[in-house]
Amino acid sequence: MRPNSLKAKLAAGQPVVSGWLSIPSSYSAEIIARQGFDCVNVDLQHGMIGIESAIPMLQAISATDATPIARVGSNDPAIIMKLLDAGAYGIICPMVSSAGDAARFVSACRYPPAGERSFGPARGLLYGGPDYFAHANAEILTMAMIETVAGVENLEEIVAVDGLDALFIGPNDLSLAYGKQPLAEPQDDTVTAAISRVLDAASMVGMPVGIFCSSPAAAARRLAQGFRFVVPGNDAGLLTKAAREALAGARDEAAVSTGQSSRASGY
Ligand code: 3PY
Ligand code: MG
Repeated sequence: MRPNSLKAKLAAGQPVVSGWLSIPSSYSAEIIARQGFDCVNVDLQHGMIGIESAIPMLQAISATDATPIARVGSNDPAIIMKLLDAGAYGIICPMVSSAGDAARFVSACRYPPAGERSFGPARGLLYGGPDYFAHANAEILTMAMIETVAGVENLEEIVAVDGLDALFIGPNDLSLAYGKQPLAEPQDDTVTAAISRVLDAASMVGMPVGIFCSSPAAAARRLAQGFRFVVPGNDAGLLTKAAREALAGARDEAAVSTGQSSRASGY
């Protein structure tokens, strides 16, 4: 089976930068995946992406060196198994609040006897290779999202679940869970303490932790803080920023050439 380079990097303590797709397009998936990200996530939770769009997006990513992964909308074995069959090499599962939630998630990602994954790895075989079944349990990455108060309170039990490879913090939902405004870069003391607690509890058992970020600078800060999986913005955010800058740049240049710009007057 093709090795899961993302899982190997995380296990070796290396920093991973993930692309993040919310636009249901294999073309934009291919563009992002060609930029050198370690992995690219197809977001079926908050992205505008359903299973029919996700499959060609996974195909586009798997034509590059980036590891294809997917985030599901809920801890639902049926969709988790379908995305694995479609060639996802890792699954991010939202709202994992207990060891039971984590065990249910891991079980959907592992063939018996380790779990309850049903057999039929259609694209798994094409992307992974003919020996997919023999190695899938070891190669597929499981990432549980910690973004509830219960998830923080049950951390020690969650990180002890056999087969769980990594944690991923959703800072927006975690802020909401503590009664704050949803923010990707929370400043509130309770929320920042909860984030540190997740990092500490996982670090105690050598488990890598990822976190969603709002910008490249925020992602770099999170890496320096000890996070091992960061997301410097999603496709929609990057497109929005580039489009705004292009528009503002064009208007500014036009103003310069007609003498209407504040730049033209030196202010
Ligand atoms: C959150 O911030 O809650 C997320 O799930 C980020 O995707
Ligand atoms: Mg969330």
